[in-house]
Amino acid sequence: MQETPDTGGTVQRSRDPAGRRTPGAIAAGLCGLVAAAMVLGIAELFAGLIDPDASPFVSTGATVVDHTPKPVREFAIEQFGTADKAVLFLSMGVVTALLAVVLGLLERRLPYGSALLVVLGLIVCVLVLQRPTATPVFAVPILLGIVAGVLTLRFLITRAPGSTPATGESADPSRRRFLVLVAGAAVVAAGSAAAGRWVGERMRAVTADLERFVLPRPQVAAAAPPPGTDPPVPGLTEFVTPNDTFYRIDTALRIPAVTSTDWRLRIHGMVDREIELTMDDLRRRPAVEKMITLTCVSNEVGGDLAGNARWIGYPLADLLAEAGVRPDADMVLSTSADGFTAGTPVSALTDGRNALLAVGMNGTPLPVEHGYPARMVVPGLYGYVSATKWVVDLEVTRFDKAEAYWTRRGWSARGPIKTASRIDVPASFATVTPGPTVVAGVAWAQHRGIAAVEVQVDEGPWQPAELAPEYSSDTWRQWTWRWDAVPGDHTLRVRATDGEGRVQTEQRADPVPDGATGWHTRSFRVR
Ligand SMILES: Nc1nc2c(c(=O)[nH]1)N[C@H]1C(S)=C(S)[C@@H](COP(=O)(O)O)O[C@H]1N2
Ligand SMILES: [Mo]
Repeated sequence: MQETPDTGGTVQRSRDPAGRRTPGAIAAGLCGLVAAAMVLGIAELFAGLIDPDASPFVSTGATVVDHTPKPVREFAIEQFGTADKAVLFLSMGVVTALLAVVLGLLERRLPYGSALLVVLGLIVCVLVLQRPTATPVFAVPILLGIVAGVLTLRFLITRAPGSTPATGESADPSRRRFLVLVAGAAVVAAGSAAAGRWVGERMRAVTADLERFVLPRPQVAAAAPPPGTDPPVPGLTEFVTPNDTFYRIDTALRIPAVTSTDWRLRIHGMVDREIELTMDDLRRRPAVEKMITLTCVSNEVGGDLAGNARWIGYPLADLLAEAGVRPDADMVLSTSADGFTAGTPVSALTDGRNALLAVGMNGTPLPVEHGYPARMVVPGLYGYVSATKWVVDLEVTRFDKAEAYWTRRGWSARGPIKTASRIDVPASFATVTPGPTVVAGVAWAQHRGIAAVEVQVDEGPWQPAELAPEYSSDTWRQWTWRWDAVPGDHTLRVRATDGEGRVQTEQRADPVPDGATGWHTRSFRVR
């Protein structure tokens, strides 16, 4: 046997298959410990950014608890009381540390430690994905942790004292350098874990705050959708979009964490008196509830970046009037807690339409991804110029003085919504059975309303579709069209006419710079 007992710094060393000397046990164990710390640190960092429940340590702990036999669990609670979690995590820490040392020891001759780390990491990944709240992205923290851990292990083990062929370097400087590298890696691991925890805790605080958030009672609730809304056609877009399927568009890599108690809205700039409002200040003001359809400028013809919800909020016109908008101002530059900005015409906020500082969506507080605790909603304007989520600042200014986020990136400064219509049924490339069939979809031209929708089959005449009742000019409108489907391949076209009598243009335009245009078509087979 060529291996010799080793204390980490002695002269005699074992050799790997290539004949290179391998590091001592203490150094190798240290490499394993730091690599494991790196796995957890990086995983915590990304769990904090993605979802605290995606933490492999926390998930594994929860899995352990779930699979602990009841008597053992009761015994633990009896013995340790409220410290039971601390004891659990401490025991997990000890087991992890032992495994980590084993990884380091295994890594000395060949990357067996790295291989075991990958296997253990993937097992933890499976455990994480099996948690009840898990989504596929929950795999990201642990997978990135594994990568960071393997890199750390390989990096450190090849620099451990005695691991490299003798270069004439004396043992001591190389050991000192190794210890510096180990300490550096440990600091990175601990720093990542701390950062991840901090971010995660802030998001937890917001979630807890949201659960306690009491919606203001609007003076008048939004009217119920009139009878005839939601004609029973499978596949047709629902009139009111549920919060969890409402499209989401923003530039936030991480959702801004703003609690309703920390939240402030400052209104300043070209105003008579600057004001700052807290959520309690808002609560003393009358709230309203309005149904408003939101649309994204990036929506392609036939796309689904539009949704309709009941918003509870405070009329922006009232808040601006409190501050007193100077007559020469024409833009309100709204800023989000994460720095996003939108430039909205003062006229759209004060001309009597239901422009809201919204705090409620479909009867619940705003979901965090939709702007909790407060956002703007302005009928008739694309989201990028009006719908600032996590809004904290309104600067009254002028279009010739200020430029908003997307305007600086080549999009139009003003973004009124263009008339659009969409075919939902039949689905793309569907096969339809011959005979009576119902074609259906939605059309929108917020704040102008939809007056008519027409449908064309192949190159035939335009035929009027049946419209569901109009809720208001600020909401989309569902349409249906009965058709006796004849066998063959067909193309269906749809176009809408807005409340001002203008027919939707056939002219194709890209979303950049101010919204797509063109008629939505759909091809399908009747057979
Ligand atoms: N803070 C912030 N607010 C924002 C955005 C953003 O990137 N950041 N995007 C806007 C755009 S482009 C749209 S279309 C709407 C989308 O709102 P939703 O995600 O609630 O559907 O939010 C608007 N508000
Ligand atoms: Mo958008």
